[in-house]
Amino acid sequence: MSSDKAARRAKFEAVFDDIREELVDHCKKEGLPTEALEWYRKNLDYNVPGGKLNRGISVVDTAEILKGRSLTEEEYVKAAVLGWCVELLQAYFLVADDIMDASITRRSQPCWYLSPAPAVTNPSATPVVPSTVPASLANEPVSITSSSFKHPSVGMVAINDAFMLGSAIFHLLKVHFRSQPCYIDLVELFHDITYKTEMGQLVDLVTAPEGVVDLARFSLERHRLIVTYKTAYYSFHLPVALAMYMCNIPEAYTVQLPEGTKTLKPYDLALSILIPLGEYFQVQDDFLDFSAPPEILGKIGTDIVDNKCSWCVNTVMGLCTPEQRLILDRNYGRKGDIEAGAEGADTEKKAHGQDGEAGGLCEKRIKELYEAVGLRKVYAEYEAGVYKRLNELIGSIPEEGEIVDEKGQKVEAHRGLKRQVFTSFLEKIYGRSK
Ligand code: GPP
Ligand code: MG
Ligand code: MG
Ligand code: MG
Repeated sequence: MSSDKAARRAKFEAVFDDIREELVDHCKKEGLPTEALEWYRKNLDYNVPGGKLNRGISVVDTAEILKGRSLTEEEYVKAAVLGWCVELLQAYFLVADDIMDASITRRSQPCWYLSPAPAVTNPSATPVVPSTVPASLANEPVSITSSSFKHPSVGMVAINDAFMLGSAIFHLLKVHFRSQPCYIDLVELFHDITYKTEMGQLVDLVTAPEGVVDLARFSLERHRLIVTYKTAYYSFHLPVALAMYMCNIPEAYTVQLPEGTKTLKPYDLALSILIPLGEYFQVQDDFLDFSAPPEILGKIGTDIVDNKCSWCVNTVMGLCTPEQRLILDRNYGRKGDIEAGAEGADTEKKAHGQDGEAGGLCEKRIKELYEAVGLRKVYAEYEAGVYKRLNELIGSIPEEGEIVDEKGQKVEAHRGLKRQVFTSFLEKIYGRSK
């Protein structure tokens, strides 16, 4: 990491300390008991700040690019609060997604629902919560193959914890933005984007029903719908649109051009680039789920076992021979060893990791098939192609001053919606390995 990037991250992280205290303090004022306050603090610390922070820092970066100068201290804190609201939304989704996907690890630690419950009671008291956490998951860095269970886990309290991470967003918006003209736009944006992400998650889940493997329902078109809704809106459109609202960029405005009056819609223009960017990001996520070592990725891939409509399976379906297709049909979405007739492999309770390996032989066969059809090479070609296309798309945005009116005067096009807003995003994710 460059020292500039590390410094920007450290500055952004420092704001979280205040936000966490502010949120816990609010609960204290509501009269919550100490054990609830400690639990909430652990929830926040465990789930919010540990990721790459690309989404959150992008709000600050975009605000700076739009303003064309360094932010004042007050502006910085406002942009950083919005950035942490995006990270809270991400944490809310991930805590819930890991339960739904039966994942084991996230950010190189046990998923929150599997992690040891915060010690909120007398440690010598007999735990009444069923013990469900593999011993190896109790310490960091996590080992991913153990099968013994010793510590009481957070368990399904994680569902309420996820809700609280989501609701914290609206509390922070109220405290920090209620008096600003952009307040209602920010609130509506978070509601709209959350709803869209839930729609995407719904399509993701119903396209991959547990125990019903039917690859005929998959297609790259279905994949595009899923990833646009479950990932692109909240990961790409949201950070940029928040910064745009904070910088008071209007929804639409008219300019006089030689060919007549033209209405410019900067949010729509931004969306037209951020959605394909987000699609590329989720294709990376799908490919890394299959290809990246868990120690580097920080999570164990579950897409093959979970029967997911991933970019990988859709691409391989278009490349494989009829014989290979048979292997795909027999082994995709299954835990254990179907072909060898292992008993109960199909109906086994989905809880990756409880019996050692996450996937078993079926997953292994699918991974061998992906290698045999040359998926790594196809991905490398996809990535080079999409990078070129996205750069062309970004290059087609009129920059400030590139539109001239009938008198030849430069028009303030898109009120400063600069190409750098998008290139900075693209450069953050291009060629990523985690
Ligand atoms: C990524 O899917 C999408 C999300 C995390 C959005 C979840 C939305 C909810 C409404 C809960 P993924 O399962 O591929 O992500 P990962 O690979 O990180 O588990
Ligand atoms: Mg998941
Ligand atoms: Mg998921
Ligand atoms: Mg994934």
